[in-house]
Amino acid sequence: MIDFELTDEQRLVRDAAREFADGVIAPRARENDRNSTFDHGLVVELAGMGFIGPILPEAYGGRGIDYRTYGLIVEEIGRADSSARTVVSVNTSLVGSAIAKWGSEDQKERFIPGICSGEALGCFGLTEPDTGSDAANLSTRAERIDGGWRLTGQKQWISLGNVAAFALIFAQTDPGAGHRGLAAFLVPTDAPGFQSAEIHGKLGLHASDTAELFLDGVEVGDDALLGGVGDGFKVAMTALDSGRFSVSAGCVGICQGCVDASTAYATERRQFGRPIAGFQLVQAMIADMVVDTHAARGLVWKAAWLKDRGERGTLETSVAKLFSTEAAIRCANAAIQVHGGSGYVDDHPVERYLRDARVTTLYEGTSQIQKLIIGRLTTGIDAMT
Ligand code: COS
Repeated sequence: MIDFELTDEQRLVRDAAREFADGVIAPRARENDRNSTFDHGLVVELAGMGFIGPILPEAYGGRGIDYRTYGLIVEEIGRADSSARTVVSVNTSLVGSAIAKWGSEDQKERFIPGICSGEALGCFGLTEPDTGSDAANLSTRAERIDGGWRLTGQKQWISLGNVAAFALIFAQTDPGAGHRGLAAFLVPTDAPGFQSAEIHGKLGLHASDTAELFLDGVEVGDDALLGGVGDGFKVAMTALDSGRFSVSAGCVGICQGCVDASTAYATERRQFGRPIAGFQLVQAMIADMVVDTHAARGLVWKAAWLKDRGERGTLETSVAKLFSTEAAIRCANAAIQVHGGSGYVDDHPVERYLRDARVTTLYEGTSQIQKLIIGRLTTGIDAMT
């Protein structure tokens, strides 16, 4: 049965992540956000703590920990800074878990150690300018050439695309075959014909890198193929089952951060001769945040429990993602309300929480896509196609 009690080891890892989040990540978050700085030094420190790729096998430099403990780490990092959390989520879940599941021995040896050490990060190249929710309908083409493949196309909204050493690129090998023609490729970002460009003007995640990728006849060998030809869509979906979990855990961190910041502010700030926490309407806002935080954490732990039993948990992951991402936005918005004018500037983390939370109901499947996945798995009827 699912147990809400953490083991001693889980508590130790959670406490280490909490200390690191408060002592190392949080103090830099405001300046990195203001300056739109991707903090390479922080990546090295995150890796040094074993926080990049912790669920990946120990044989390749990971820590082989369970999803529950992974969720605890991601929550703490997400509470401190969603941009730092992005490095962990993308590399551990979207890229690392896909290689661990679908990769050959040689691919695991080549790519996983660099992910875990932070020395050779990956990025996840699924989305395109004209392909978001309908992920099977890719325009990027993979043509067979002697001894390998030639990739041509464009990718959009790719986290870490300008800083990654390699990209997991999804491409169509047979345009008539729909999702059964897709293939996944591990492509070095310094390959001839591969280019990236930074996307500017984002609402949030200012300290995270976001890129457009251009593949102009990029040639890779057969050893770049992750899984078989035709497995690409399943590679993407299994990666997203882990990625959506990680985003959800990060959003629990945002919710908890909103509770913490709002409680600290409301007990300190005085109006009408008493702390504003003494007003019922302020307490109501904080109580709603607490309920959202507990509910989101419970859903994340349920999804983790299933994954730790070896189940996909697609429905429960979508439930956790839908609820926790929407909850993070609600909590951040309410936290600004509790802070009043002070919440509108970056002296407190709450305005950053709102800006950073906003993308989480868009990427890795919008809230609407999560509802359609939940609805299809519940009713047995596909309302998408
Ligand atoms: N794990 C493994 N395999 C899966 C899977 C999963 N979670 N989900 C689906 N599959 C398999 C199915 O079993 C099916 O296999 P067969 O070809 O053997 O029948 C195949 O993949 C196609 O599945 P499905 O019919 O569900 O495909 P759809 O085109 O209907 O998928 C959704 C629709 C919406 C689920 C999918 O396109 C999606 O998740 N879109 C959102 C994409 C997204 O999150 N983008 C953000 C990228 S990162 S910013």
